[in-house]
Amino acid sequence: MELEEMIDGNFFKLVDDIAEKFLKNEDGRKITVVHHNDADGICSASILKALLESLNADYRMICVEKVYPAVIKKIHEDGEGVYLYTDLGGLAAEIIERYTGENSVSFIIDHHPARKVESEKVYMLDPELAGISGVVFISASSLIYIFSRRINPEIEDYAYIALLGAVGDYHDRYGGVLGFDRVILDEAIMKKQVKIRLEGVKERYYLPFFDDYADTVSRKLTTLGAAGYLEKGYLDGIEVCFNGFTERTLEKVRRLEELKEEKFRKEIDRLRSGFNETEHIQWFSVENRFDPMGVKTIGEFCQTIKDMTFVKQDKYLIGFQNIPALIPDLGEIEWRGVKVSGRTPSQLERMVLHGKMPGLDVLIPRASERVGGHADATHKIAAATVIDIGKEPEFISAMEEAIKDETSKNSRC
Ligand SMILES: [Mn+2]
Repeated sequence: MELEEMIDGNFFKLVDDIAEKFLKNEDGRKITVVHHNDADGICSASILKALLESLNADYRMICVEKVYPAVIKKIHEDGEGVYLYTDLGGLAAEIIERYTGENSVSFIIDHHPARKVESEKVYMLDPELAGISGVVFISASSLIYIFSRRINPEIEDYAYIALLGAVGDYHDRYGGVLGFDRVILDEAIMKKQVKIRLEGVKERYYLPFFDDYADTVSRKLTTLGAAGYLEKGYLDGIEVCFNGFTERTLEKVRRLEELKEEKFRKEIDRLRSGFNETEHIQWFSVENRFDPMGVKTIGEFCQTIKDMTFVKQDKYLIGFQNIPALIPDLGEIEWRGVKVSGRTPSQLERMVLHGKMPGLDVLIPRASERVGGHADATHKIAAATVIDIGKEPEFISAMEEAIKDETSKNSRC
């Protein structure tokens, strides 16, 4: 059965529309792909690379961890043409529109929650804007796959790459991938790129090409792209998507895993002597100690420690990591920022999920706004933002205030 027959035809009209606009704008102009550095972002970039090469396009790729004004400005400063943001950018559309020059056009093909802009210079394709959850039903890689296949049907050879991205974003968390991801899985199975194996009630996806499972492969891709960010490990990730692992790339994954373990161990030792604390928050900064790992690491670290014995169960956990001044594909950025990661220890998490304490999806954007920051991925129990360096204490006070506002609101009703 055709993909189109199985799921919402309206969404495909949007895809067609964007594909058509892209082709019209491409037309021999320079293309800049801006992608994220985790497995999903790497897989999206890989599929786009295959597409752009099949079109003989003149293109370059820029891998970024976060989009914030200084980075977007720098991306567009370096030239003009067609810009394609993927696996990021949904919430930054307004800023992207601001920096997209007169002779340029930007496409945002993302699956994160998004704010739409009406503009002749910015075109968006985001399932969230069409009422389809990008957290559950479609990864950026699946979206890019559907988009790319409309332009060149031969992209079907890379259905397995789309699946790797979906699994990398944990879209198999309910026992198997769902929605659009599922339809692409079925295609990959038909093309003999993937086999389903059941472990208990959970599906795992075996990829003969890698002689390994999708979850294992995508974890390694994320290690290359995230832990190896400052040494351009994402380029190895793209290479791996098409050619599999080599002794060199496997060795790199092992080295990066060890590096991360060692850095985490040292930081845990440091934190055993205590956090900075307010009434409801425990917080710390790793400053530059996680270099050369990217700033995704602070989120992973908070997740790792949130239920350890030295962490208070009833306080929000906030970690800061300085954003490296150097973007490998772009050079020096003029702005000094810090990444903020928030998590909730399990006991607090239950209170949040039961509505007895405010969620990070409310607190982090509010505190972030107060200090002029740029919240991106926010969920009730895990959230991130980017703020100016030096504003950490101010951010914490703003967040503490937001907690008090919210809890007094609760007790009143
Ligand atoms: Mn993603």
